[in-house]
Amino acid sequence: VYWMHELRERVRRPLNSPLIVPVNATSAAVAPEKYWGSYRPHAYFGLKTRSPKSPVFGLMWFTQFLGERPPAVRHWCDHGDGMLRYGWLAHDATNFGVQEIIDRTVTLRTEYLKKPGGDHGGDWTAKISATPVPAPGGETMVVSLLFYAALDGPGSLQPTVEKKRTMTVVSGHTAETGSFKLYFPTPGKNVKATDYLLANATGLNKLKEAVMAGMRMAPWGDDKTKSYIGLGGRLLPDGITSPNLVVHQVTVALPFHMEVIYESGSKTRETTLSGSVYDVELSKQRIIFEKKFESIFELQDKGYNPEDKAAAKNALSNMLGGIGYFYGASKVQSSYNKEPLDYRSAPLYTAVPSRSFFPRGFLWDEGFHNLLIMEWDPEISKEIIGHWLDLINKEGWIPREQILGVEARAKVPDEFVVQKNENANPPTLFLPLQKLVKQLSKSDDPKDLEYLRNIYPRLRIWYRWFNETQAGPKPLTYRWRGRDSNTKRELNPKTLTSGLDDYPRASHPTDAERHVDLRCWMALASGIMADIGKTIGEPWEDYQATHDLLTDNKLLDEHHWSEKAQMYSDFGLHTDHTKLVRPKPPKNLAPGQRPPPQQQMEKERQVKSQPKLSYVNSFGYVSLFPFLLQIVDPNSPKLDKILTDLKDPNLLWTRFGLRSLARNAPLYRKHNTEHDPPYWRGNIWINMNYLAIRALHHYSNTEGPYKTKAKEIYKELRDNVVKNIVNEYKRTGYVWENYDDSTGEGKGTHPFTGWSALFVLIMAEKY
Ligand code: 6A9
Repeated sequence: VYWMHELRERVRRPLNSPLIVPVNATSAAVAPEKYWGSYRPHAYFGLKTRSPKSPVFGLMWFTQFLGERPPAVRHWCDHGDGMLRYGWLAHDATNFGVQEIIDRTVTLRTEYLKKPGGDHGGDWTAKISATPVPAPGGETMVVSLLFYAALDGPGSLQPTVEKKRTMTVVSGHTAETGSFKLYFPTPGKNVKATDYLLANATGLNKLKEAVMAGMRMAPWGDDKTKSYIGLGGRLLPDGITSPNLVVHQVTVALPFHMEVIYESGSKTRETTLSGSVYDVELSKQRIIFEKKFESIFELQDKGYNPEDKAAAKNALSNMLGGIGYFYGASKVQSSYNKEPLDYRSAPLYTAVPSRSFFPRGFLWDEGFHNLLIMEWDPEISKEIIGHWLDLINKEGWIPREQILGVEARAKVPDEFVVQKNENANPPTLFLPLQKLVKQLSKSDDPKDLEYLRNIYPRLRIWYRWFNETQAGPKPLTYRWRGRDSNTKRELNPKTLTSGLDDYPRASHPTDAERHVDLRCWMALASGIMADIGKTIGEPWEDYQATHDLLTDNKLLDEHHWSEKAQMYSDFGLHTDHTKLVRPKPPKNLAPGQRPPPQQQMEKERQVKSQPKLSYVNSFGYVSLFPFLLQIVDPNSPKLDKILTDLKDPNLLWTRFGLRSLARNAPLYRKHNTEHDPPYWRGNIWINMNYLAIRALHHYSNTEGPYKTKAKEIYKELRDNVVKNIVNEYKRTGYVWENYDDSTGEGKGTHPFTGWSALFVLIMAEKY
């Protein structure tokens, strides 16, 4: 009984090893300069601290008199809002951010600037400016801006309300921030009405609901012939005496701007961060930002024009401005548990792929994110990677998707919440670590050495977990777990764990499968484990030996080179002949039973020929892996073949980048189920294009017969990818999740300044 209990508990037991980011490391006392930030990337504009129960601050807005009931209140980033564009124009991840939001009826500029000091991270000021979007009829809109403060637990918010329902100050206190004051300075001349709300929200995920519930109609203007929507003042339920949500509402004609000033009780100051003091300080910070940007990426020298540079600057700013601080417990499950368990509550400081659609941490995305972040501020990357490695459990597993806290949870449908401990995700954190190790070979920074020493024990266990749980059928082969072998509706069972979701694999998942991408990831991981070991003087020989075996081209070819198709491939029980067809209604119906209507029966997979143990010959990103991760020998004729295939427009080449799956592959652009459109079956993805461009750069700088060929393709692919992303950014206002392989148009979620932002590194040729 005891060991059964232990087995069940294992999945949620944290690894017994010192944390890389100790409990207090992000506190105001230890890291005051990064205490406050835009760490709520899911909100259009939201500020909080890097602490577990931070109070949160943020903005909602809506346009009056549009006749919508209820009004369309903007709060969390949402495709449905139809914003023409939004994103950070400049953001340095530490001191300030400047964002522009172009809504249908109003353009907002939301900025914040910090001034550290005292014991609680110091002060900040937020500035919100609103200007009209030219309307067809020429009438200008009346807009309500709602700035709120909310608690996530114990604490207090005591507002001062003066005449005309104007909230002027909020005195607050929480254990983490100490006491503070939030000022709403006397609003300017375009203010038509002020209102406020003191409410009790049932959680940070219910702020908008609480605000909507607090709205009422009130007479408008001097003649009072129409009414507007204003907040109803003090609306606390019986038995609750103090609010955990306070909102300051101004209803204004445009243009308009306002400041919101946060002052920490523990700081002394001579001047308030306001007016010209604020403006001067912000422009200083912006100049520092510009200079740093130019000195790191040198886009001027690379010949890019100001518009291209702006696109790159905005993409970087959105990667940095998208960094969040989450706190909570994952739901985890092993095969020993019927029901998922709560993992330990833990923090995660991480970037996110997309503020609107997936504003939370994803393991393999994060490795790519940090290739860029590492260039901007290695300390931030080290902390992010540290947080991720601290999430490792006793078994050595890190859950792929991190849904921590009620705000993050609110964005995820139930079926995606539970994380299973059989499931991996590519160990891309090794990519930024590789950069760090390379830098160290030049600098020998003792801080970095110490960091590598701290993370090594956790890396070892993570590496071992992959090696033991994702092993393939033969030595030196690997297999992604988590594929569904009983699938009925999927044309090809998905491999979410690989990150390439519906990319075609063996049609019939079995234990005999071997996956070439995972093998290459493991080759990379072992190489970097060896490099780190050598750098810090820890045993590295075993990692090196594994690396040598996994990169041995002869062995690789034995396991993964398909002679017939002349490409690297997965191997498994496979047939190309599958199809989605609508099932025929059952023939032998019971008396009185009616056949179900045809369209209600979802299409099912039909297998037209017996699957065989064979190579899975679909050319695409997976076939490229030995090249992408630079394992193919520079002298190998196979490299020549890969380069030739890369350039073939009938396969992967487009004017916009490399498509994920060749045009001649059986599943090219095929739906996976009737309702699941193709995702990694043709679209152009930027993380893979980055790896391809990086590999081309490598092979064009390595002696070998195909050096010149690699160089030519390098130039062309780099140009194509950068041009298309920048053009699409100019055309649509967004960086996108992926790009259409026939038109180059941005597709999927937006803004997506996760790995798509890697185009900045491609422009800068930083690999
Ligand atoms: C869906 C719906 C509001 C899919 O970028 C994150 C991941 C990648 O890691 C992966 O490689 N994306 C890629 O194939 C997005 C995954 C989103 C899953 C959750 C929930 C939200 O509804």
